[in-house]
Amino acid sequence: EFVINLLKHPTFLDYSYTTKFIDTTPELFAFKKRRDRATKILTYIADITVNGHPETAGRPKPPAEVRAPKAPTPRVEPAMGTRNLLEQKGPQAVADWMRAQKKVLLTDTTMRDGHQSLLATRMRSIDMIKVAPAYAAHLPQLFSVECWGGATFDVAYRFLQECPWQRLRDLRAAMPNLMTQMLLRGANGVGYTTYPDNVVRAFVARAAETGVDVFRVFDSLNWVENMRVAMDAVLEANKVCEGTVCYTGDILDPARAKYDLKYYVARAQELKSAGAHILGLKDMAGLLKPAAAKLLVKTLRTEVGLPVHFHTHDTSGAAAATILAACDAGVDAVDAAMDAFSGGTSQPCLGSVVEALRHTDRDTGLDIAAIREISNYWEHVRAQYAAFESGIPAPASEVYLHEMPGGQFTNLKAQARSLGLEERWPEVAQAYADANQMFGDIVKVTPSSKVVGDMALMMVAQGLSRGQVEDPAVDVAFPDSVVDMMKGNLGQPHGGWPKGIQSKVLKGETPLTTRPGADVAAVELEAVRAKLSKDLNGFTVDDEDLNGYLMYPKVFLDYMGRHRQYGPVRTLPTRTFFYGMAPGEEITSEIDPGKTLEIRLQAVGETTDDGEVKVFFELNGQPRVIRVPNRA
Ligand code: BTN
Ligand code: 3PY
Ligand code: ZN
Repeated sequence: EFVINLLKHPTFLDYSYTTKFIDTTPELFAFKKRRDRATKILTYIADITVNGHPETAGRPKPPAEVRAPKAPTPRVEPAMGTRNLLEQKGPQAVADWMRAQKKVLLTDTTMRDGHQSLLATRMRSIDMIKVAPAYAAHLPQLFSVECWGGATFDVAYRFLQECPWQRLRDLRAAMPNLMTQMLLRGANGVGYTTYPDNVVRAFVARAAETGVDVFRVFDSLNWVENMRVAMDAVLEANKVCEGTVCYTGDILDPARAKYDLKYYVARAQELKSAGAHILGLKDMAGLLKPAAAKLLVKTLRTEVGLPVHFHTHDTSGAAAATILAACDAGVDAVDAAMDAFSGGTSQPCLGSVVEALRHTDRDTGLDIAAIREISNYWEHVRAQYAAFESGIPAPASEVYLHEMPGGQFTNLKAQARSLGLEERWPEVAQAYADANQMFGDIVKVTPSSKVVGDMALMMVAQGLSRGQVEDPAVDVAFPDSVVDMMKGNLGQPHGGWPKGIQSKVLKGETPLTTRPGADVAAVELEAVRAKLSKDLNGFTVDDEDLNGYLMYPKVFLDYMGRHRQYGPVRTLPTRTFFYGMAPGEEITSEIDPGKTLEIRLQAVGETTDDGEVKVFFELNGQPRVIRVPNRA
């Protein structure tokens, strides 16, 4: 039966591989209960309408009058952009071109760090893909569009029921003239642990193939040893390798001498030797102050010679001043988020940076009217995600105390709330700073920042001071993540781990001092693929699926299971995805290019004795009834 199904399958017959095959194939293997994609989508809508979405329960709702976002229609053909240069002349030519520019180059982070930092990474692909053609047409001067990596990979599968690879492929196709950019956590890939070298290599190769042009590679302890495998894989793929140093401390503060100017120049030289085309300067917490930026950028550019790409967060409210100081000092490119997704724990405001530089010798050349138009769209998009707003209303100079990365700040606040520690937030902030000092004053960025956060929450919840945690006489049950880090499994920090706390955490066990990835056995990729395919009833596991599974085995399998039940829910409007439909409401869902479902919800029935609800739809004009359990 399988072979007959396969041969008859329309996608197989006409080779229309335009959307991901997975959407069109699961029915091949569902012999018992074959349901078409439309039925699956209706089942999802019915379920959410009756039971609500678990992620938005009890959270603020977008106002009823929020209209569906309408993306600007492109009025011109996309002009040549950085992507064309990369395609024609390669990554070194891109770096040389950057250094030769007078203008400041801009990366728009809205589609990655912007929503990661403001909306817990919950932005859905459809909201990005709709506006991508407007970027290509009206902002061809952008250096790049950051739209992948960091937390987006995991969240897409886990919470949004979407394939992150498809997002990338669709964005790549919609912005053929612009470089896409991703954030890669070195040996930690897009996850939180150390992956085998061959998994990192396979992941980078696949990401390059599917559509990433610029790889911003960092290590959570600034340990360049831990970045080489990932960087080599980027070079191998002939894509732009942005070797990145993370900024912490304060180069102007004599009390933070561990992270002085010399420290950053040394790391940058190592990254250059490792083959970086561009030097990334990643200020994930937004700690770099204007005067320090001036000195740091100038020194890095002169002593290292690579173009410098600066990334910061506006948690303090002062980040635009830092960006302008960096521009004065000759920075080659900077990151900013579209106005509606800027400020606070996100990046500074792109439109305002563009205007601040207007009519200066560093004028960006970007069209402010196009920025306004696109940002208006983003404003409507953001309104739909009210459930994920963090509720941090004002700038926080507190960031200079705790030094939390933008994405973590909002997250940890929510975590503290869920532990009943909201009122005691100032203690959490102080404990985070104390835990950092206890670990020897380390770089804090995913995953090391998560370890410090786990430790801080534990200290506050259990009322432990730093002194008590360090005291050999006080028994402390350390979080698993702390034990793992002290074992050396995230790598080595500058100056090593403090011996006292390390031996207390490890209870005498000998820590690793070499590169953790070097000790992890390679994964037999083809054997994993075969096993996964078997576990999925013969499903064809392509390189994207395989790499998704290797990064997040359980998350990927859960996603696949839900996909078989609910189908391509990524094509639903965001409001429908999170809130279902109201009687009388009509939506459309384009499940394949040109194949559109017109869905109208007619009525929701009473709950029957067996606990089921009949939901009445019209699908492309035909009545359809779907039964779902009432779990509410
Ligand atoms: C997600 O996991 O967040 C998205 C997938 C949807 C899971 C569906 S939502 C309707 C039903 N109710 C649940 O609690 N889970 C499933
Ligand atoms: C990530 O790793 O996701 C980050 O954004 C770190 O700043
Ligand atoms: Zn960031």
